[in-house]
Amino acid sequence: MLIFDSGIGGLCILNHIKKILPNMNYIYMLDNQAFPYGNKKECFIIERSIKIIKTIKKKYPINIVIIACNTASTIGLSLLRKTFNFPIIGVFPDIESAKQLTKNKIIGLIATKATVNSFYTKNIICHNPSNYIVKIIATNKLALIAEKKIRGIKIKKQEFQKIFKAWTTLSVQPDTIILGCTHFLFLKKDIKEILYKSIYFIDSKEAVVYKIKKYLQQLNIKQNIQENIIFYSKYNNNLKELLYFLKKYHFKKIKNIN
Ligand code: DGN
Repeated sequence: MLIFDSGIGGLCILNHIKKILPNMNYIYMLDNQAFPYGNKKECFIIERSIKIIKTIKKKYPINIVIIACNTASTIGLSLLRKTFNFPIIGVFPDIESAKQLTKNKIIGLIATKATVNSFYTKNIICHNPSNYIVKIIATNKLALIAEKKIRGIKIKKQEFQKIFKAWTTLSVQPDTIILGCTHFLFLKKDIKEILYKSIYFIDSKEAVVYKIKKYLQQLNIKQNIQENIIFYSKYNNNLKELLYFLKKYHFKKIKNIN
């Protein structure tokens, strides 16, 4: 199974999948050369995703791909599914779950600019019934902050305060937040310090596992652990700092894809 993201965000998704399905082969692709995806053009993200899947497919037999990146999923999933003949699962801002959880009917969505501007996101917001309010923050900074945090760099509280100002200055804040970028799963504690402590977070972890299980059954794929590998696309100082963190994920091999 291939799981990929522009950076560390997808590792949160992978961690959850591994807890539930420990006996699988996992290949994680961290496309750090192209990080961040949030400020890239749609055609770049689609071409990049196709290239990554094709390159890894040449090296390893892949039966399922998880696009653990909201930016690549909202922009490219339907096209990727037309390009490849194996199951591809994506992660998306889950407005339906948010509607079920919110009590004050104010939902927050925070995601990269590319995700917010995607047709997928615009479409779900447009079809939203008027008895819910969706407050959106489109930011490319927060994914960078998440990567810095994981690399051990201390983040000033003011940086969070600036990003969340659009919500903290509201008379009633959202009580339910859709984390529309997998990187933000690493920042739940920091976000709670700025907003309500009792806030609900929505992410795609459970939905992804549900879909994987369905495909494993449908395609009769046997769980059979052999090796877990992380691929990266560029060796640089940031990656060096991330390696310590990546070891926690018990990947024996960490390789350059090129
Ligand atoms: N983690 C990715 C997402 O869910 O959108 C992308 C983050 C980025 O590359 N900016």
